[in-house]
Amino acid sequence: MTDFFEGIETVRFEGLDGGDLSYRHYDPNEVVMGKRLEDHLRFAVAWWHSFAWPGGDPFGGQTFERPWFGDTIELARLKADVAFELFEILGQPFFCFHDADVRPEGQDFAETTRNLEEIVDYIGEKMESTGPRLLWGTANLFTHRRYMAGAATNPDPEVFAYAAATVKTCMDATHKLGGENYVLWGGREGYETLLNTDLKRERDNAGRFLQMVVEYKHKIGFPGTILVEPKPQEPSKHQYDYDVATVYGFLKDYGLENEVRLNIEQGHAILAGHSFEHEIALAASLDVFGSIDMNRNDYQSGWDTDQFPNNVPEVALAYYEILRAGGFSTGGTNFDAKLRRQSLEPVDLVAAHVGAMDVCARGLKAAAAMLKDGALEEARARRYSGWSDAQVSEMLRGGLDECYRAASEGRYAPSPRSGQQERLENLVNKYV
Ligand code: XLS
Ligand code: NI
Ligand code: NI
Repeated sequence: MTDFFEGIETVRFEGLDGGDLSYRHYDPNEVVMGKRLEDHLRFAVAWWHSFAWPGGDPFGGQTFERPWFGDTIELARLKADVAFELFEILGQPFFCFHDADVRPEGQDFAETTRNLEEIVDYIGEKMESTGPRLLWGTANLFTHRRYMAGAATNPDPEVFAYAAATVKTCMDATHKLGGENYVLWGGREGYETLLNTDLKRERDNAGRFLQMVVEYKHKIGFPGTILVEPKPQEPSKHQYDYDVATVYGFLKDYGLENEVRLNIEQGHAILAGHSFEHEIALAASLDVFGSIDMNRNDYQSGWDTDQFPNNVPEVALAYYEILRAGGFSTGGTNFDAKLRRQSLEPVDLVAAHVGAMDVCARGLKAAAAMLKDGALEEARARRYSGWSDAQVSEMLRGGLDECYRAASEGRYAPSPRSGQQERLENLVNKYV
């Protein structure tokens, strides 16, 4: 036991009148649409922002002083101890990590790999005795300076190889810990200027890299899902995995659309000029929806602030699309989220997760009620009811000529109908 969270009790569901550090809306055992809330939401704590992030922003560095900050194996173990203490306090079912969050960087590849293996064994022991399961593992291919011009899309093939070797070690670690997914976020897979960039080569290299990941997954019999996380820019000016539509086209090009699914992040959706629910709905309709990172950005500042969710109506619309798509299978709700840099106390870390889990629980319950009452789906079905008409298939088969013939005969005389958006928005308001 460390003393980091000293005096903080295990968080329990206490209902609406519960105390400051209790779940008021998230009762893991509450059954919604035939499933426990815990199994619907599948919450995960992110190792990087919760334990490795020093509290910097573009204008200033470290604000947090954690006793485990530093690059040694002993401190990495201490960090793991504290992480599992937070997991015990929260009782969430999953966590996620990058290699760089859990192990110190070594002098060379071999030492770095040994460090990772040592810490992974330590984490494995902790998982056995207490802890939650691994939702996903991933490799940090963006912080170290060797990756400043990308990993899979680096102009230097040695960097490509180093990154691929690193991904192998991280997939091995994820497999060993029984991870349910493996994520690839293309941190610096993009470019700063076209003036020095061979765009076609970089895109092809990224495609081959992802094929290699899928080949290796099958070789080792990793049963989890490979997920790609789209993001349009930041850190690179332009990133290749811009949004769901772009990644889907990319997967098709490299024959991976049945092998890879998507991890969709709220903040990234907004950066791409979409809504979160749009990105989820599109991925679901393309049959590549996988998992979510439930962290949003500030609407006023321009960078990726990665805040814990705190807007129930937004969250409800996202879970509505997830439930419509049948819910999560191997995916879940990961809080890829940072504290505010003034939130220095250990209790702030607990409160951030408790609040986020409550917001998500409210959102999911609202979404389930909307789906169960069916009013939105009835309105949607009415809006498209014309497509069940027999003459419609004739029209689709017959092409432009058939449409022309029928329209000339006066068969098609469309009259515009209301989209009823205000009424539907009022309906949603009833639930959130
Ligand atoms: C950064 C990404 C990152 C991924 C994991 O913006 O969201 O945190 O989720 O590499
Ligand atoms: Ni992000
Ligand atoms: Ni993310």
